Amino acid sequence: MDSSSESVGDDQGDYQYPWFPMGHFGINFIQTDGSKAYVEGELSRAYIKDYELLKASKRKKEEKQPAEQLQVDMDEMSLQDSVPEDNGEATDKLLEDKDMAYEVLPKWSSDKKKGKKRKAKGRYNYHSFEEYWDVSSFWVIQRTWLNDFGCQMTEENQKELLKKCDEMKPIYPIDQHENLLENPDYQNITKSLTETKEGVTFEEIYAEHCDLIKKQTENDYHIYQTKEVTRRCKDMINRVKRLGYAPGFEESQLPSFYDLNDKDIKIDKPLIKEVRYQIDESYAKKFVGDKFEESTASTSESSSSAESKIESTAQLNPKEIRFNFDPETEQHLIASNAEKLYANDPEISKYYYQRYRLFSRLDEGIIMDREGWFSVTPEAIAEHIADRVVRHNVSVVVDAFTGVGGNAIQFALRGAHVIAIDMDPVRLKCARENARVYGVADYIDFICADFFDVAATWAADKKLAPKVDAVFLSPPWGGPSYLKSKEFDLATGCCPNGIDIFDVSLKISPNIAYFLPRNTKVSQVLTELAIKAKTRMEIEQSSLNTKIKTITVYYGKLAYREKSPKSSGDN
Ligand code: MGP
Ligand code: SAH
Repeated sequence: MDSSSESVGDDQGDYQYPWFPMGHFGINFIQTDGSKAYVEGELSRAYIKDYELLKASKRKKEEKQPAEQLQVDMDEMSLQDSVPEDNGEATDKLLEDKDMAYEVLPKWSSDKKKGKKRKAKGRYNYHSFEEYWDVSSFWVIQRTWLNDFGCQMTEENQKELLKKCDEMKPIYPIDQHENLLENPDYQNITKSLTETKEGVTFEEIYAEHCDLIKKQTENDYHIYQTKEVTRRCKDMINRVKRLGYAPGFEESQLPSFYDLNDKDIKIDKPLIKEVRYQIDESYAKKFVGDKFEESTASTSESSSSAESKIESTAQLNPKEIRFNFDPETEQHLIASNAEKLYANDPEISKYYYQRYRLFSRLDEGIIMDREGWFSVTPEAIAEHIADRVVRHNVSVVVDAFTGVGGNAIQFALRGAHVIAIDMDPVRLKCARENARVYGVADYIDFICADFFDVAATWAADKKLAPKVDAVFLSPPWGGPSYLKSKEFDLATGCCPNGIDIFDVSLKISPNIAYFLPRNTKVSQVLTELAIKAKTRMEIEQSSLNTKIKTITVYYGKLAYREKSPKSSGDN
């Protein structure tokens, strides 16, 4: 049965993390031989959150909060409690009364610890006016009051109030409050009262002052928020553009091949390249160094090349390679001990301080080598991908580039049987040990070999080929420097060549999830890969907390299909 044409369950889109379709596309290809192909698909985004895991991973010094910050007792300061009763004195008299402007203020606690709080909200992190008002009301009311009526206070009280105001100034005032006393909207706002209203009391003036200042602040807060939201939207649009698509807006910015009106596009390249099982020399050199050249100079058999690679990659004598983890001699792999090991290696220590987001059970015996640290899929993203893949009758998943097991473990935790391939024996050993930590080692077959060789073996002898429902691809992207180039090219950036990987995978299953950098040339995915797959597809951005971290391209039945009676079959 052609698994790609199976019907899609109604639970699509009903994922653990919020997920949204962001745009639909259809592309007609005219191939060089004149034949036509049509590919349709979806652009989508998953909103994945792991704040807690990230917070738990931070450096100790960052964990320490400043000495317990005590709340200002707002009740103590509340105006109702503190505004003295109206005594009905005349304005003239009132303005002569030294210190009435001070006496009328709510009394704050003399306890030094109390009332000392300047809430440190992030600059753009106020979620509502009430939240901002909570942080800023004392300062903005009293500071403006002092400005307007300070002359009605004793020097000593002016100083005390000024000091208190400085203490209470919010760390992140809105723009309009940056220079509060230079903003005319906050000056002398009740002055007219004293001039026009007979018999007005300081209590009345103060109450009016509070009221007007609050209204002015509320108004300014909304202006500020609107500006901020606009800024953030622009920022988001720019990011989406950088990634190569901008669903829903500014279609002129879309790459020319992306055509919402289904116009035909021509691609000149030959469509199906010969599938290569051999890895070319440049790849081999990059991956295993010069040693490989000698050992493969006359090698044409893929299996022997794989052996040489494994040997050289691990830089070990084959006899020294043990697939069992030995905590005595391999302490350098223990992830919870990695702080010291990578203390002078900022590229990796960055990941140590995000460690629980990589594996929430990191302290329970997770092991990783250096490459494992920067290439493992963060747990929440792996969880989401597994949630997407392991459904719709997917029970056997090939993880072609297993690494230290971030994805394989999540597929198994979802109930899939996983065939976990990696050509690096140390990393595969890590994957197996890590799967034990998560209690799923028995649901995973570990194969230490070159994926190209495994695929070739399966293709050559169908009896050896397992029934595979889906293939997951997370190849090396050439190290953390993949972000240095503006656009990530699948052919030259992935190692081995990302187009070849896809070719080979299609021989195993049309249902593929391809985990790629966020700066991947989307044009390549929508042309070169799409025409090879000839199934519907979906490009999903994984937003982790607030940042687009990676993308996953789903093909075949893994891709979202709009629930429409019109929607065509896959092939
Ligand atoms: P990253 O380099 O940590 O980017 O990669 P980040 O955190 O956005 O960097 P920053 O400096 O902009 O903050 C993000 C994620 O991509 C990693 O956590 C890995 O899951 C994945 N990843 C990174 N690399 C280099 C690889 C790789 O070579 N192969 C695979 N499969 N995944 C990788
Ligand atoms: N998803 C993984 C990370 C994969 S990193 C995780 O979450 O841990 C990419 C892995 O591909 C590396 O471990 C590397 O050893 C492996 N690899 C590179 N070329 C390969 C090949 N030709 N066949 C199999 N594995 C390969």
